[in-house]
Amino acid sequence: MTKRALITGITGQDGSYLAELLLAKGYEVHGIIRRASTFNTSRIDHLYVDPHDPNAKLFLHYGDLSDGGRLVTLLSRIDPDEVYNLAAQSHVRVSFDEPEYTADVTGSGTIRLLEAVHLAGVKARFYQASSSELYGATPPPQSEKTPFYPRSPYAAAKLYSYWITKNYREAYDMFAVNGILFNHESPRRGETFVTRKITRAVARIKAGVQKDLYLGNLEAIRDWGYAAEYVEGMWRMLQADTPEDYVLATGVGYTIKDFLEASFGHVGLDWQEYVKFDERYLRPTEVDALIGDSSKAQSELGWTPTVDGVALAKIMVDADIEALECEGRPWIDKVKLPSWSTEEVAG
Ligand code: NAP
Ligand code: G4F
Repeated sequence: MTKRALITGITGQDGSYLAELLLAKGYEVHGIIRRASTFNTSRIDHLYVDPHDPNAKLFLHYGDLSDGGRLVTLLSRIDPDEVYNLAAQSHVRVSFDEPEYTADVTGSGTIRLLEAVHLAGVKARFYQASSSELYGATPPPQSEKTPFYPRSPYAAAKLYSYWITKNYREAYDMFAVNGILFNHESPRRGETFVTRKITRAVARIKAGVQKDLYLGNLEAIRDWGYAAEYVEGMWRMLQADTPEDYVLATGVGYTIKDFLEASFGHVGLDWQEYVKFDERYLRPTEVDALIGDSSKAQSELGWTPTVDGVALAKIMVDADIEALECEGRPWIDKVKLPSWSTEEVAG
């Protein structure tokens, strides 16, 4: 029997890798996308096959985590075997600007989806995209047993989602699990997260179309892994015999300065000549250090990360250089590319 999966957040970084993985495993994949005035499917366009084609395995549906009625309708119609809740307002800095919206989507959105599964009476296994941001002020190393101390509206909303997922597991005997994922990046990472902001800037500075890079706190430590490997871990959690929560992390921490060094160094540049400080990128409360202990996932799920932060920096710089060449290279000397970045608009 072909398995059916439903992914919220399919247009995001993780959603696109997960869709690829599940299609490769022979799943029929359904994704919820938001209606926007411009196309927002660039990360999954390469997977799209006209739904009239009998070989089509990927189906997209309009919906939103703020619309519970629509979620019930979709769950009843699709009747999935697995549901992956990846949708969220996922930017920590933005959550301080839009705290109520973040609570609604990143927090209440999860209960709407869980309740839709429950009301529709489907027997789906449920994955919740929990986050290492839950640990916040609690020092590393952080594992499944470490107490939470959220430090942002985003983290507080994810904390609610973590507990409500656990509650539905206990209350309704649902196979519902939390993947507590530490930062994971890729060439598909959103342009306003610090890694991609840096690697994109390196490509542009090297090409001569950007002069400076404005950043905030460079001392924070993050445990950066590779998103393509992390979605494999999500899938493994839903194939386990019993529903349990797991940390996914590399166990290696780097500062933002380390990532700058690796990224600029990869193309022979000294980051200190280009990086400037802008207080707009500071957070009212910061998470100083996240370094995960994923030994439970490694021993019980057989999941092993192989790419750490420095290796990622090189992969992402190379991809951004290639993307820039495809996008603008032939005209670079003739046309002035916009000097603003999305980070200046939001984040
Ligand atoms: P992302 O690239 O920001 O993608 C977020 C996705 O959620 C996008 O598809 C977005 O749609 C969708 N979305 C946002 N608001 C929505 C709404 N109201 N209704 C329906 N869909 C909505 O995030 P990611 O990096 O792939 O992360 C996936 C999930 O894992 C998120 O929940 C994130 O909080 C969590 N997480 C991420 C990391 C990490 O390091 N990447 C670590 C731990 C946890 P649009 O494309 O239309 O914006
Ligand atoms: O790349 P970031 O914005 O990621 P952050 O805040 O760690 O959150 C990401 O990882 C979480 C898992 O731990 C996810 F749950 C969440 O959805 C998201 O994917 O910031 C990383 C660090 C922070 O300490 C920040 O203060 O980089 C620092 N930073 C310094 N300058 C900056 C900047 N971050 C951004 N976005 N932009 C800057 O200019």
